[in-house]
Amino acid sequence: MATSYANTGGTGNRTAIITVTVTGGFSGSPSVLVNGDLVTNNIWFSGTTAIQFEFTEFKKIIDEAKFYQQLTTSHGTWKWQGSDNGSTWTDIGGTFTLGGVTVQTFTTLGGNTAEYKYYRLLLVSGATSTAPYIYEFEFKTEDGAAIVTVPQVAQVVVETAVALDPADTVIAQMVTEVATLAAAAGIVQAQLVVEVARLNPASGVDVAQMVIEVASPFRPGETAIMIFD
Ligand SMILES: [Ca+2]
Repeated sequence: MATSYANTGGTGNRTAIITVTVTGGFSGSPSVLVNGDLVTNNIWFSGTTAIQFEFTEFKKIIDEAKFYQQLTTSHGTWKWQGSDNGSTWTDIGGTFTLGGVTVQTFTTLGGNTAEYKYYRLLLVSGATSTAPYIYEFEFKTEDGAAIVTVPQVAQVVVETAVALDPADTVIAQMVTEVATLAAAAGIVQAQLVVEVARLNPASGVDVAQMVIEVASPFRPGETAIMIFD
């Protein structure tokens, strides 16, 4: 895979996979900067000093980006940075004037081959202007490692007393499902085991136990997301 604006996270409405955080001032919801809308006049910089993009599914290699605004206003001198924890940052490329055109292509990212979970634009000097409406950021990108925060073994036990028919001949039911998530990244393999057992059938007390177990080669310190539907 090569970097492309057509890859996931590059263009369009990406509010579900990119969390935008703005430092300093800003007129509205920062998520508007990655919602795919390049024309609506509803937000503007207001003392903005940093714009952070957190990718929530995969780390990203980004080697070019675009910025869209209403006017050709300039907003001071900035630089791109990358980070995996949102606190320790590595400069990517040199400084540049933000704006000056309505569609700006950031070529200072051109030398980047590293993958990061966080990217941010950081104000180096000068200041933003409140004059133009701000529209969007797009990224020439490709996926890096999957970002999955899961413990090595997670177990959820749901125990429920249910009104099973005492004459019910079903004593136990087991469903085993194996799901492979993001296998292409070589990172995440999940095994989901759902077991429903009728316990203590002789006593006439109908009790069901459901065990959902996720065992996987997830990396230590990661946490599980479980979706029940
Ligand atoms: Ca937008």
